[in-house]
Amino acid sequence: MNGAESLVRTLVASGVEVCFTNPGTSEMHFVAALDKVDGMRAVLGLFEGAVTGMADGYGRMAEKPAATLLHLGPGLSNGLANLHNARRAATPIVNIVGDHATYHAQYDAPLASDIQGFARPVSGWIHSSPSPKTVAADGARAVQAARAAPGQIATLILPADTAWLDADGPAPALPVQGPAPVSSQAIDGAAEALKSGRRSVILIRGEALKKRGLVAAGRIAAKTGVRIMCDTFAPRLQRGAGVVAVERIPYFAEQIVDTFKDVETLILVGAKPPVSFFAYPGKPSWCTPEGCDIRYLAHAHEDGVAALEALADALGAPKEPALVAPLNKPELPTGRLDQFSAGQIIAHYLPEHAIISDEAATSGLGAQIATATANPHDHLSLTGGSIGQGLPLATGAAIACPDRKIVCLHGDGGAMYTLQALWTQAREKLDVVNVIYANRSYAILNIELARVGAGNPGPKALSMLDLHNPELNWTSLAHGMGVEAVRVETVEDFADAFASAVKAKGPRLIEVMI
Ligand SMILES: Cc1ncc(C[n+]2csc(CCOP(=O)(O)OP(=O)(O)O)c2C)c(N)n1
Repeated sequence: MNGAESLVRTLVASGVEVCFTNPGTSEMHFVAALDKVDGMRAVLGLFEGAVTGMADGYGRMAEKPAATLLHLGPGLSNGLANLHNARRAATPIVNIVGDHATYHAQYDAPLASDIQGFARPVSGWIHSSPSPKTVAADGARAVQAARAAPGQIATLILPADTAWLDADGPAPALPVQGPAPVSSQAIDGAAEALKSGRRSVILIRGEALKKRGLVAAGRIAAKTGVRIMCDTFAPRLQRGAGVVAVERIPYFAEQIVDTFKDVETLILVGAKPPVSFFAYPGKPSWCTPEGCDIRYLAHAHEDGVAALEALADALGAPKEPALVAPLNKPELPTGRLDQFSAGQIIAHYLPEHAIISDEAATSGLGAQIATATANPHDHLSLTGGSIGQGLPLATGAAIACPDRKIVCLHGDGGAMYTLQALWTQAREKLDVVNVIYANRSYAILNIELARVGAGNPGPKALSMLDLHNPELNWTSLAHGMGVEAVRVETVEDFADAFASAVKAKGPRLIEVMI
């Protein structure tokens, strides 16, 4: 058995079942090993930004890591933006990067580069395997590192000779470090603060944004009236009918300041204090009022769910949570097709337990409002602000959850970054409805241009934010990658197209002209 096979066997033994790849010559032994080992699904992406985004979507939904397989420094670099988003989401990923054979490094061949230098900023763990005898053990350590709570990117660099030389065999799986228990002082402190009657918010991120944590938060709200909030861009949020509703922090700094203006106590569960996404001249970056008592109930690596349950019990909260969203699907709208009518149509037809991958940018509010009382679903968002995440995220989520409908809501500008994910959706026959909001604009940047006070924009500046010349044609782009697609310009046509896409199996794309 060679090193590559010992690594693949180790990954499978450690619970890694999917490898998202875009390989090259130095990864050929790993690719060949995929046929020798049962239990590893290999998924090809035609650009590394799509590959890493898929690994993120998979990890968020499967709650365990996929592996990537990337081609030396340049392949890794192409994938960095979505690894940045995955790092922000604390998604577990075993990020495997091929390298030249160890003895080849001295010749500085064209593809040689500082792989560790590229990988370091996004990796919580990084290691270059020095020998075929250690690569299996290194693989087991990489999985262990990726899964350590709350989840992180573990980069394993695989020199080509490490992969092709003889190995000793696979390594056994290593124990996973789950979330750390929260101290009783933290729970007592939060209970005291909430009992004081001060105006309070519990801000949640991570595992506690799923049903169990939300029930505990809703019980605390039932007892104390505390507001339950989440970040603007939470990695994964369960919401919809029957789920405790969470207020989402708005995007712009002054809106955040306004949201928190009366808040006297902020209790953090896996979250950080809210700050503005960018700095703007004359506007605050720090968004909580002076004197606000900020306390951590649970840090990101700690057990936020158990902490919320312990806090609810310490407060003597009732069993039944407050704030549970009712089922209230909007009627089908008439009139103009815009993000609000489109959102109502999406909410009307959204199947139970759908997964929404949301990179809708300025078109996102409509669906966000309308789906609050739609069928229960998971919502995944753009965690690191690096656009071009939504399509691959949806694709990876579809591989993690083959029995659930995936709905990807995307701005046309962001979608152009990683549209190769559509090809993977077609090849793997994934059940994704891709809704492209075709406003032919970098609309958010038109807003930002005014907000940063850059003066009166001239035609050159405005043309940098405009996507009309030439017109994108999303139905052609989708057809070119094997995905059925339709363009809609009216609410009736969108309702028909969305209803039929939801009913059908397999990938579809709807280009919504707004
Ligand atoms: C990797 C990366 N490059 C550039 C940007 C800057 N940027 C932010 S939003 C945006 C345009 C988004 O356009 P679109 O997806 O069409 O959404 P819209 O703003 O039109 O609603 C750009 C270029 C970014 N956030 N990330």
